[in-house]
Amino acid sequence: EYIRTYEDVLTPEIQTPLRNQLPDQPLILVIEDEVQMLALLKEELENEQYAVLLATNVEKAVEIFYSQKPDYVLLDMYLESESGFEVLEQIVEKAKQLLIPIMVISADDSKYMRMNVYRAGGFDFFPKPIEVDELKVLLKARLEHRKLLTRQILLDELTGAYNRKFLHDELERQVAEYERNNIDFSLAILDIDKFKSVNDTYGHDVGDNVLSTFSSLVLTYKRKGDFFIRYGGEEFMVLMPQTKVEEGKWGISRLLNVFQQEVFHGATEDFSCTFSSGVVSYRNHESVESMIKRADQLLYEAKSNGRNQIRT
Ligand code: GH3
Ligand code: MG
Ligand code: MG
Ligand code: MG
Ligand code: MG
Repeated sequence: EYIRTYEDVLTPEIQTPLRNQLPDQPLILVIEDEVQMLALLKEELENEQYAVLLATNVEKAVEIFYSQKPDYVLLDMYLESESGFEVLEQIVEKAKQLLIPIMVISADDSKYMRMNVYRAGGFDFFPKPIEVDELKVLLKARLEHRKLLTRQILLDELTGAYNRKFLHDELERQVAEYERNNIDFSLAILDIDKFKSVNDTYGHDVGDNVLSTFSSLVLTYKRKGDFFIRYGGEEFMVLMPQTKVEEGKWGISRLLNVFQQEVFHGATEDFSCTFSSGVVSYRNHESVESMIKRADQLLYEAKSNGRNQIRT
């Protein structure tokens, strides 16, 4: 089937994929100016269950890269009058920081081209015409490797929650999303009540058990698409995309109910725990820091008001 225009491939407008806790559908950005090739890659990659984003020029490629933070980038070297090196230059530092491999594709399969690509920070080189089956095997291997790496870097070992390093990036992404679509998103801070006395009374291992049990409950009860983050020792966050503050509060109160019913076993007695929480939704133009600060203030109020409660 012959495809005539970019629009045939590019429309309908690409939906922003919602990321799940460690998304298992990898997001691939394909930067390519030849419409036939673009259509082929899109189809082949979607058949592999990847989510595919497309760009045909430098400006769009850079914009999509920064807003979507894909898991892998396929970059054609010749983009009409522009060069793939211009894209590479603008994204390579961030890509390294986020462990996003960039594959350069080119019909120029000379040693010098490949050397230049690697020097510029390209991770893989693949010649044109593309052997699609080989490309898919390589891509799969790279994505598996990346998943293992990001797991180790972004996830907290005891709780399976994202760590703080992850939080800031994701918040910035949510703010960008908000600015584009004006859809509310919410943030909850959860802090376990009197946790120091759990440690003091029952020991550190029992305390650890409370933290990991709490975390499994959150991971079970949170909605798909919500992010669970360990912010500090016994302080956690739930970042809820596309959520108004009241819905957010409802979700957290359901969690509080489940958590306080959980029975823990100390050496001499059983006990239960509660947490307190502050929930806010994003306010136009505020900084990520200010949003966190407001949630923290509400948490403080919940604590001073007797704990085991949620403030909005
Ligand atoms: P509040 O209700 O005001 O939050 O009181 P709290 O005792 O929970 O608060 P505080 O911040 O004073 O104490 C938190 C304690 O959490 C202190 C620290 O030793 C403990 N903690 C932090 N990380 C861990 C961990 O990984 N494992 C265990 N067992 N304890 C931890
Ligand atoms: Mg080209
Ligand atoms: Mg404290
Ligand atoms: Mg506490
Ligand atoms: Mg605390």
